[in-house]
Amino acid sequence: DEDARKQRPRVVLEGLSVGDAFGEMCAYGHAEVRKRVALGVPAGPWWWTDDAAMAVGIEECLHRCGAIEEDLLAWIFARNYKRDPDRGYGKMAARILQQIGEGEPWERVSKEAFNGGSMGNGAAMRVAPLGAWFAEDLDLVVKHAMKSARVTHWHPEGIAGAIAVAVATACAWRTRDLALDAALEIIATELLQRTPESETRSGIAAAVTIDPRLSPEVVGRRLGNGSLVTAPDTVPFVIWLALRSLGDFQEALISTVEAGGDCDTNAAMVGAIVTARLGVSGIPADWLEAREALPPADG
Ligand code: 8NA
Ligand code: MG
Ligand code: MG
Ligand code: MG
Repeated sequence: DEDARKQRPRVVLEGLSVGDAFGEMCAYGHAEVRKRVALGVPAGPWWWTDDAAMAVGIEECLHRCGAIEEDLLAWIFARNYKRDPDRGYGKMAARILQQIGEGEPWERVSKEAFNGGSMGNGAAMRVAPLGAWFAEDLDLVVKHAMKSARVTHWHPEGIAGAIAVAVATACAWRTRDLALDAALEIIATELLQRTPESETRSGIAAAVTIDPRLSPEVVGRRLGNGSLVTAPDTVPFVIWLALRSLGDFQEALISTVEAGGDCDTNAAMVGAIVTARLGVSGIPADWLEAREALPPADG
């Protein structure tokens, strides 16, 4: 029913924000993270960043109009940026949101970034809540992921990254009652079918064939661990990580962060996808407790 549907973005957002905040906290000293966690949960608060801040904006847009409406989403993003600008936004993202807030039309500002649009991983990092919202209809997932991306990321790679993460989240949600192997098969198939032709898609095609038993460091070097902060350098690795540890939130996040690179953003996306399958009960209670409280759902 409507009430249960309204909760869906928040379920995914819990995993996304714990990942964001955990990854941000571990970004320095990421190689030691497994040892550190074994000694006990690091003291909170773990501060969340732009990843969670923008995902909250997606949630608000879904609650307000049941879909992604670009003018509204641009307005919400710009308002949230203005209220709380020091969340580690990407440089171009901050400039775009500043300009939208000053009344510039989002479409022109988004197209002009880098002369053809940003391919930063910022459209992918925030998109997961809408995957859960539209989980019954993957055509709608693709359509609204694209709309949500191009408000700030006009470049086809930025959009492809968002579509892939949204589809992975939706499929993880749809297959939560299936055995793990069956779920993994469906997620991989839909990702390859629905991600537009791009460098990001080629990376995903490689990722789904890479042995899940390899170490994250090795695979991160092969696929890119997000250190370039772009969609093609980030999303294929995120997909590999999410698929190899879809049944275990804590293992997923620790191995994600161990590989370094864009730790907070990688962990935000992996945390979101895994939580779409496991629910909030898959997140250790003390990790949820340590994360800085989230803002309310409706602005
Ligand atoms: P963005 O749109 O500013 O893009 C991020 C970066 O991607 C840019 O600064 C460029 O280096 C690169 N890039 C994007 N498009 C192009 C292009 N067409 N040609 C060449 N290079 C390009 O911001 P975003 O929202 O996509 O970024 C998200 C990332 O920024 C996340 O990792 C997020 O956590 C944040 N971030 C913050 C810090 C920090 O410490 N404040 C560090 C890294 C990332
Ligand atoms: Mg961040
Ligand atoms: Mg950060
Ligand atoms: Mg980041």
